[in-house]
Amino acid sequence: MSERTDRLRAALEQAAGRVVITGHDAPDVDSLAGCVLMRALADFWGIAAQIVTMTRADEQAMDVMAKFGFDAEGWRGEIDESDSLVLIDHHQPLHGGSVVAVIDHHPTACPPNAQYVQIEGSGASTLMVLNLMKEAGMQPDTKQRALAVTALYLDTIALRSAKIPPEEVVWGRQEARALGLDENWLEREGMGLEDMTRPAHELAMLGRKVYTFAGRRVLSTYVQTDAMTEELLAQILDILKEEIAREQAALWVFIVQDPAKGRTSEYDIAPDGTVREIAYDFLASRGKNVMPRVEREMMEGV
Ligand SMILES: [Mn+2]
Repeated sequence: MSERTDRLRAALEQAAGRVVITGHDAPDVDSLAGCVLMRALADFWGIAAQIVTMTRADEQAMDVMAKFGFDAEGWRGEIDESDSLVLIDHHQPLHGGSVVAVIDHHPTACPPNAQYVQIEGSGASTLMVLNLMKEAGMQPDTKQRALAVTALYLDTIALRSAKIPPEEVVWGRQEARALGLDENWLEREGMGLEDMTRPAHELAMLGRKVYTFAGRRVLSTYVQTDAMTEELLAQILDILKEEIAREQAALWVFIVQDPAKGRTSEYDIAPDGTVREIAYDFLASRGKNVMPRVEREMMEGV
C-alpha cells in the first residue's frame, strides 16, 4: 500500500450512495480501459462499484473493447445526483453526482475539489490506474496489463505524442513485447493507419466526400498511411481517373496523410486525367487546409 492508494481506498469506502466509475462522453479506449482497471481495484478492496457511461463509445473503443471481451454498450446507463463518482480520463462531472475521486492525465489550472485528485502528465489514464493497482499490492493479470499498453499506444499516436514521458515509451514497448501483443496493429491503430493490404479500389475511395464549389462537383478521398508506394499510388490515381469521368466531377482531390512523418501529399485529378501534386511538410487537414484552398481556386477560376 502507498499513501495515495490508502487515500483512494478511503475515498471509495466513505462514499455515500452508489459508487459509479465513469469516463468522459464518447469514451475512447483509455477512458473505458481505465474504468475496467479501476473497477478491478475496487473489487480487490471489496468495494462495490459499477461502470456507467452515458454516451456511446467511439468506434475504435467499441471494436477494441470487444477484442478484449467487453461490450461497451453494456455499460450505458444513467448517473443520478445521489451517485458518488470516480472520474477516469476527465476531471469535470458531466452529468451530476458528487465526485469522490479523479484519475486523469489532462493537466488543468483548475483542478476539481474532491477527496482524491490525481492529475498527472501520463500518456494514459489507464496506465495511472495500473500503477495504482500495483501500489495497492495487486498483481495485474495479463488482460489488465494488455489493456494498459493498448490504451497507451492509442492515446499517444503510438507512443509518438510529445506529451508521453520517455520512461512510458520504454515501458510501453517492453510490455507490448513481453505480452506478445501485435505491435504492428498497435502502431497502425495508434496512428489511425490504414491496412494497406486492402485492394487499391477500396483505398482509393476512403473518406469519400462530395463538395460543390462554384456550382461544380468536387470529390475527395484520402488514406492515412506511412506505407504508400509509387506503384500503389499510380494504381489509385488510375482508378480515380476513371471514377472522375463516371462521377462527371470537375476535380478529384486525393490526399495521403502520413502521421509518422507528419506530412501530407495532395493529388488534384482533373477530368482530362492530368494530376497536380501538392506537398505539405505538415499534417494538413482536409477541412481546414486543403478544401478551402481548392474552393478558393475554383471560385477564382469561374
Ligand atoms: Mn486519455
